[in-house]
Amino acid sequence: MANFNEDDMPEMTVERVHRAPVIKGDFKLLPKKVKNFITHCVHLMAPRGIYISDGSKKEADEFIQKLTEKGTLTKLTAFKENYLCCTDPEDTARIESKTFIVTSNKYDAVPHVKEGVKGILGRWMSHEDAAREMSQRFPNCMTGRMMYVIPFSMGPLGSPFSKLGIQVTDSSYVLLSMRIMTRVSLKVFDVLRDGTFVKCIHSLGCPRPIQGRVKNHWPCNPEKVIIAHFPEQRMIQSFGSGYGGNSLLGKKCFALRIAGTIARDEGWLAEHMLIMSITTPQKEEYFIAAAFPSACGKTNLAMLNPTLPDYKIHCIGDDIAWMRFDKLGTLVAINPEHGFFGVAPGTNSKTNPIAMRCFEENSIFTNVGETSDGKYFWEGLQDETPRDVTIKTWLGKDWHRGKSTELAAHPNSRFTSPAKQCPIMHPKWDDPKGVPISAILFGGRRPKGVPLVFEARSWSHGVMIGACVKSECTAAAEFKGKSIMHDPMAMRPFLGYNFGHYLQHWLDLEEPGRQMPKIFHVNWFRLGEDGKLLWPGFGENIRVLDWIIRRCDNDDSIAVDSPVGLLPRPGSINMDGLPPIDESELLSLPKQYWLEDIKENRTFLEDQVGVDTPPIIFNLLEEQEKAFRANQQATAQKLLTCS
Ligand code: OXD
Ligand code: MN
Repeated sequence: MANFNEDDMPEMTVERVHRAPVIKGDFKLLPKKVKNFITHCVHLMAPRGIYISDGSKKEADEFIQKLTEKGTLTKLTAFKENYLCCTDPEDTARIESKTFIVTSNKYDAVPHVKEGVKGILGRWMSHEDAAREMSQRFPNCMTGRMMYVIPFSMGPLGSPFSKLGIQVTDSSYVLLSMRIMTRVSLKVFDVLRDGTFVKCIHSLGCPRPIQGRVKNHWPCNPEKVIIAHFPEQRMIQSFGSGYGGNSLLGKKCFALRIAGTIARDEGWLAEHMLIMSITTPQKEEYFIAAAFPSACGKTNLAMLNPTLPDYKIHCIGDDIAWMRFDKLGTLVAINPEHGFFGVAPGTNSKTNPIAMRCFEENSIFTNVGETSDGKYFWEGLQDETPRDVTIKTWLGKDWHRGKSTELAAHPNSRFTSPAKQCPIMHPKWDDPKGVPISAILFGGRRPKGVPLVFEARSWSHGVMIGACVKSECTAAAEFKGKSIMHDPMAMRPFLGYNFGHYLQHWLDLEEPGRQMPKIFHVNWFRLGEDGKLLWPGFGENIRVLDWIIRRCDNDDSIAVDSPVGLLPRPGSINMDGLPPIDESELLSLPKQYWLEDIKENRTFLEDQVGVDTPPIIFNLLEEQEKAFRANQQATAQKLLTCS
């Protein structure tokens, strides 16, 4: 399966491929490579028919009606075209332990980890093992089901930045969600001609007649889940899960893992980053990209509601950025996606009023609770849900405010809504030319030790900072608890090739004549001695962005040197109108904490990336350590509270 070559397959010209009739679409008109791909999939998975999606509203309406009749979707009657979907409780998140990169050479996919250490930067599988695993899953896996063929573009159709994909799937929920998250259109076939496309093969792994019980009208096969990426073949094979990142293959699988390899080969970047613009009261506009691990508030930042007067924010994307240097040496970015697949819990009119407006219509809510007045409900919406409505949890149980101990919504429950519904979407969000990036931010949930913001001294220092990103783990994947995990460049779950090579690729992008964006690290989540957040976050983060853009204009009066990079000079972040903030604590660099942190980062890189780590990263860590040890008398030390 893994090595099939669609050019070798006989061209099919009939409206019936093998035993599967073409139910919708004109198979004859498809490019040869697509016909051969479909034919191969039909032979392998034996669906009862082939349905070529045109991405139209009419088509979506038909599926919504069918899924509503079946009980997979429930209309949220308080809205125009909003639907609730609850999955099998065993299929609620990305499964990193079952996500693999399949390459001929192991070290193309993953770094050389230290002997005895379990690698966490990607999982490799050989072609032989993959072929065996796939052969135990895919043959006849669509028996009795329709195979939907979804032609889609990541990025504006026809843009030189964009890449095309064809997903086959037996899930109509996936078809509906792909229509929101990507640009699904028959025009893809025209643009494609006989060019390349990423082959995306997805099956729920539940052929008919179904063995066993289907929970919540959500067929899936949790025991057999596998999500395999074949970067050399530009192919993805996903089996057993219908959920989000496991099944909407345009998102993490294509736009990050496969695109990562394409980007390396073609000299650009595919990153887990939001893209936004900030317009100052003087009407200057700055575009930034920011990488935070899953569920650390990328969507909230991308849709920030600024509390400083006369600042304007526009959103270009909330999860993925494709960036490349143009001929003039400017880093330009596009959002390859077409919708938001945002974490629902915690989203409300205070934390993200803009997101609340994105999903007023045409949206799908997955694994959230439901109110008796036809609305969605999740943790964080208590204050805006009338007390007299009754609430059902995502598992269909009654939920009582202040009494129920279980959660109303799954912690990884999501809203899926069209990007164009975002009221602050940038007029150029869909521009094939992309937007110019002035700054790149890294960040994570760091309850201790890490200042609100600091700036890298150089591009390579910024890469080192990105390589050391850590965060409290979240519900977006299968992890539990509150431990701090390494999530370098916020890409740990999304790496498509050896992380050491990935760091080298970043370093190699620095070339004479290019305007390298400044790199920053931010942390909204630092706690004080009393366990309370030191920084109010959300709309107040504009104050940090304001400092960042002033630094992009090279205002040296607002920065002081420190062992970690440049810190805000005390008083340089606009705190007007805020309740008292312990700025010195917020910006402090506890020496012992950092010495341990540097040691831990070094061990992490030695263990996990080993000889593949670009030596400069170790040198920069060493410099940082020396600076901490030596800086008892340094200026920064005098200016800042370093314990
Ligand atoms: C996501 C994630 O779904 O990062 O965006 O997990
Ligand atoms: Mn994400």
